Amino acid sequence: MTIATSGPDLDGTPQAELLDWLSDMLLIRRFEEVADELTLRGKVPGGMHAAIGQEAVAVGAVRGLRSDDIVSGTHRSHHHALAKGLPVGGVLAELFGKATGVVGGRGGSMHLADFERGMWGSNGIVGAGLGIAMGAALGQVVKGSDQVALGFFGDGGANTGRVWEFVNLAAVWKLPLIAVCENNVYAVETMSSQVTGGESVAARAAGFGLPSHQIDGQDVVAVYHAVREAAERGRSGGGPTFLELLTYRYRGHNSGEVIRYRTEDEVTRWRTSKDPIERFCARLTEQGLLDPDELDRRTSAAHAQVDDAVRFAEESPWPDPSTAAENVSAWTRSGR
Ligand SMILES: Cc1ncc(C[n+]2csc(CCOP(=O)(O)OP(=O)(O)O)c2C)c(N)n1
Repeated sequence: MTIATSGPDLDGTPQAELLDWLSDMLLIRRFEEVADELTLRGKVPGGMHAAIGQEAVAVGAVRGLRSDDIVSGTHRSHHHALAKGLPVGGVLAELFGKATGVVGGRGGSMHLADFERGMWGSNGIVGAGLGIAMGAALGQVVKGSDQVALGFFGDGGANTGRVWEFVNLAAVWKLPLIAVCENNVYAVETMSSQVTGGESVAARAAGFGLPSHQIDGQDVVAVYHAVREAAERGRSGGGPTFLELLTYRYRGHNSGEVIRYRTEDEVTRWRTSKDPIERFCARLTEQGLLDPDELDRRTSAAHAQVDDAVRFAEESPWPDPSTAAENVSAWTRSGR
């Protein structure tokens, strides 16, 4: 199976938006670095899974969708949520468990949602987010809407049965679903190639009778084109598409993890030859769209946005303990 990477030119991409894509990637990188540091300082209760290195996946995928399309995520989803336009302060406050968080401090790092912005939630059950996206895609068909739904899951998720049940149903029912396997090489400490039978995850998916492609997930433009094509297909009744995006996480599975399953050399190789931000900057520069001053301005703006978010999260109140049972179920809401 070939890996699709975009060519040197930026034909077919919305040129006016390209610098905003870069800003989104810079923001995600900075957010994740700071969130990781704050977790190590004890500010973030529960687990925190950084997606540093995976910025092109989130930004390319979300930019390939319409803003009213639906996305669901995984336990590692800060980048998906930020790319979908959730407020930076609200996301960080959610990590802190504060009342101003995007779900009122009840979800934390692994449960980020904002239905108005089309973020139908990240969650900690490996592979489950794809089922939420599949349900969302079915809902759009029932409603007669032309929105599509994109569900992210990892290479670890691709070795769970539920993922293939969702892919199968979406294929049989021709749902407007984009199934996105974010293959970052490892599931906790397990190298995906050592536990994935067959040629690849994408090759396995093709057996369900839907278009399935392996894409260079470090190339934001290639991701954008693949998702855009899949969205158009879903929107026009053509059914689901499966995309395996090849990427890499620079940090451990979760904050503070002691890494014994890969070498520093491996990380350095990815960082120096395939970094998604550096590659995109080089390309924008080559096309005359970016110069060092503009990059500095955008980097500083991303840092300032994250600094503001930290202040906002620090100064925000904790949720009122007397509301702890609210929203637990429809049963408690009805007052019975
Ligand atoms: C159903 C289920 N089984 C096991 C776990 C424990 N667990 C949490 S993350 C993870 C690995 C996930 O790997 P992958 O899907 O590749 O995502 P990545 O962490 O690489 O983004 C596992 C096994 C879980 N949360 N849910």
